[in-house]
Amino acid sequence: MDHAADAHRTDLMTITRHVLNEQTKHPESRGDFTILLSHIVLGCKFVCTAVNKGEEQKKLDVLSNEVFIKALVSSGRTCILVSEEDDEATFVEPSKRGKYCVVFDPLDGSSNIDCAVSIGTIFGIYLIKEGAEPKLEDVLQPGKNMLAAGYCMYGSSCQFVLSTGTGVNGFTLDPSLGEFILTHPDIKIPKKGKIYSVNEGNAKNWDNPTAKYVERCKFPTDGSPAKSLRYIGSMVADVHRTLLYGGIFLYPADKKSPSGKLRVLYEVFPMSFLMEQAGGQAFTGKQRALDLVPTQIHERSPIFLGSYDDVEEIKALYAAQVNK
Ligand code: FDP
Repeated sequence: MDHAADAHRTDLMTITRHVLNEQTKHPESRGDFTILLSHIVLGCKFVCTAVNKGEEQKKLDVLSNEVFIKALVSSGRTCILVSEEDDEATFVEPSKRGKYCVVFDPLDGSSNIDCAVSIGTIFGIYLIKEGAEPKLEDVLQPGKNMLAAGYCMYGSSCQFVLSTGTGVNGFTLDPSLGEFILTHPDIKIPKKGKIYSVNEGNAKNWDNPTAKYVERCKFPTDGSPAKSLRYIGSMVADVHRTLLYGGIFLYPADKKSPSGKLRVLYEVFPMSFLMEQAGGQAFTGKQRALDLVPTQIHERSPIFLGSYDDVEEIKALYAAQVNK
């Protein structure tokens, strides 16, 4: 019997244990983040069960949002919540307030629900200034100011991927335990990948750098093999694959949507945060994605994210266009 492997299998690193371990590195910490995260995890477990039951799209969208808002407010650790489902930000009443702002998309990729394709929840967390009254500007901050970000993917297994700013870790829900167990410690994205991921149906409206980049993926000029195309059309699933296998995910601007489609606060920022923490890059076509300063909570931005070298290539094409 392989005792070493067995010891590993029986030493279960749950997500709570992992975050508590991290917490010991910050002696001033009072466990507020651990409590907040356990409420987010609870929301994800609920949504996972509902998705597995095959509830219809409209019901699931609304249900997921309600579950997350209630879980976050009842944690007593939040002050401002921004959800993809709500036009306005929610300001938590003073008696239930804490110091964290949570921006989230409760059920991203929801047009895929009815055909049982993987979908997910995406979230990012900001901290407000000690003792300050919460205001909308607290969430209109660049993504680099996020304290943590992550997503939960409801797929063939339920995966929770988290970064608290010291690398990226992946956990898999063990349904018999009802716990997320660390299965993908310290995820690093390959420096260069073999896959590109984009909705090519929009190609006729792309700008030059995007069109040129995708052309090069298919017809490389440097002797490297052509890349494979994989596009699920569900951001969490496309980004999850990119994180694990490497490559690039693009949702560029086009003539019809000059700001692209994806939302800055709860799609672009959390995924860019994770990519950078895993050793990759995220670029908007103009700048590092995490440097962007949003002016509205539902703002959109073009995004190119993934393996370091692949994003470097698209950056060079945009730089060449500017210098023309
Ligand atoms: P959906 O419309 O199904 O909710 O922003 C939402 C999103 O999905 C992302 O999850 C996904 O990456 C993107 O839109 C897909 O957009 P296209 O259908 O335009 O490719």
